[in-house]
Amino acid sequence: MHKLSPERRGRVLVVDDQPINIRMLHAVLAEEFEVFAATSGEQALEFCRNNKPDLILLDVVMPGMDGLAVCRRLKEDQDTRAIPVIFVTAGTLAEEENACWSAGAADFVSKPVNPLTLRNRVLAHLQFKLHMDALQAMAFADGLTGVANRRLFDDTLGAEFRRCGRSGEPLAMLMIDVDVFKRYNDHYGHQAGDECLKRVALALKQHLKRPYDLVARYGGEEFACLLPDTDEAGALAIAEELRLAIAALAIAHADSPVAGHVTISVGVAALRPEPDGDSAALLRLADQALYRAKHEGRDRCRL
Ligand code: GH3
Ligand code: MG
Ligand code: MG
Ligand code: MG
Repeated sequence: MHKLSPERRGRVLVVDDQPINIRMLHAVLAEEFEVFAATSGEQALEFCRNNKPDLILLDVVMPGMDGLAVCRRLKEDQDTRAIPVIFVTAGTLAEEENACWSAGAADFVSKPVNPLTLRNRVLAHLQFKLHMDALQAMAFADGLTGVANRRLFDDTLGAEFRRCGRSGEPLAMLMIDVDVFKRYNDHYGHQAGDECLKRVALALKQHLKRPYDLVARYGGEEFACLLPDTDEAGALAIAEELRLAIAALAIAHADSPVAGHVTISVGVAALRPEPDGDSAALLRLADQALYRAKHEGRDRCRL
């Protein structure tokens, strides 16, 4: 029999207004999967916002918000769209089943529930979901350093630019470039250069504490940070912290004319996006600021 890989137990949310149904589904699934319960549609949405389960077993008929409405809401929201929803329902009419598919169902199980069918449908959809998650993570990670890649940065920049354009919040970005890194490679070798980039990436990531700040490898020895809800002064302060954090790694760079250790230059930019503005404007500002930091001697942050 197929089993889920042991390193990651699937997290299943069971939604039903009848506690006896929840107990029954729990009894079938709890040995293999991590099972959570909600007794109303509202509770289910709240749980999904905060906990992102890997799969949802959803009752159709519930007082208040019914299962179809819950499913539609989950499918409208970018953050919860990818969670597969299996409806569990007593309805047998074709129209009822059709309504579930239209709402965005991944699958359908009839009541009374056959435990074996239920378990195997859950397993099949979970395996697919976890596989997709793994592929997605790979598609958006930089292969060398493990931080976000350029694609994720560009996507996130576009999304945050639009979001801030609506909310009126400022958006900041940092363009970070390792100083005289060509000389580092020439002196220590390309492999040591790779190790250096990994350490720099990790330090940048560890220093940005807010969960919505993003560090990405923008290319070569350049990293970009996206800092939502941050103005120029805030961004400059963070840039300076990052510059000091990289210096504090004290990675020897004997051939650097800047310092005896690895340093970075940082271009800082922040603006309040117009609702129909172009995110390339922020990138341009950060690039120009980075150019100034380089031009004025490196190992510094410039607005
Ligand atoms: P500057 O202070 O003006 O930025 O000087 P620099 O030498 O850092 O700039 P330049 O753009 O001339 O060189 C960047 C170097 O970064 C050249 C390239 O070999 C190195 N580099 C880019 N990507 C990688 C990588 O993935 N691994 C290693 N080891 N080196 C890389
Ligand atoms: Mg019900
Ligand atoms: Mg460069
Ligand atoms: Mg450089």
